[in-house]
Amino acid sequence: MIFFSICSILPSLFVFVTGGKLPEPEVKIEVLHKPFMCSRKSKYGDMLLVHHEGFLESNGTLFFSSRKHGDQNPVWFTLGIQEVLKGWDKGLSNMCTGERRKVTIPPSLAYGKEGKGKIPPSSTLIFEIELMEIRNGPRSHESFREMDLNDDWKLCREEVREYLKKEFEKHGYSPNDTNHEVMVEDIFKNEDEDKDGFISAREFTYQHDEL
Ligand SMILES: *[C@@H]1O[C@H](CO)[C@@H](O)[C@H](O)[C@H]1NC(C)=O
Ligand SMILES: *[C@@H]1O[C@H](CO)[C@@H](O)[C@H](O)[C@H]1NC(C)=O
Ligand SMILES: [Ca+2]
Ligand SMILES: [Ca+2]
Repeated sequence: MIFFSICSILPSLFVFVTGGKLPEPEVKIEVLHKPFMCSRKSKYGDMLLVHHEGFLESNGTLFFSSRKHGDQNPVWFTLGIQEVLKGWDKGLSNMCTGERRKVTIPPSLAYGKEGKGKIPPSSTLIFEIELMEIRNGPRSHESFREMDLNDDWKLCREEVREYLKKEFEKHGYSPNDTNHEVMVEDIFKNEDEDKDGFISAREFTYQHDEL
């Protein structure tokens, strides 16, 4: 049972890893509209439905609008798994349904030195984003069992990290991304309610919609 030892060794190693964290590029967030009622705020693992307009900061060109382009519908994405841009994960958390934000994303958290399609190399991007709806992410019993590598009905940090790695690799990201450590910490902060260092099956399954 190799995973028993992994789970018990990792916490000390983990402190060491996060201690040497590099400063990360920042996303600038401006709130354009905040609804009066806000019963729930977006967090990692949630699925968000958004309308968005993307502009080049350099000259203000609109390169994408979900209201004008494609099928003109808002789009779903899962927060915190780099499904869109790194800068979206940073810029769209803690957001209320109905809130509108202007999010300025440096190239390193967007399309980088290469650029992509209509996005020139090293572009800072500005998104105007309206959050239409928040839903619980896929939190099935099956995914808990899949993440729980040693079958002890609770998730340790290493198990969560292994899972993130797999998810990131599915989306074509390098398996050694340092953001995983930050994300694991964030996940434990939100999900490990009794702070015992594990996410129990109950903590995982029961999603508290905090005020
Ligand atoms: C803005 O910049 C982009 C990329 O450099 C360029 O393709 C576009 O023509 C520019 N638009 C204007 C209005 O200057
Ligand atoms: C992964 O590791 C390689 C080699 O150490 C490094 O060049 C690369 O930048 C790393 N990738 C990430 C996303 O940290
Ligand atoms: Ca476990
Ligand atoms: Ca716990």
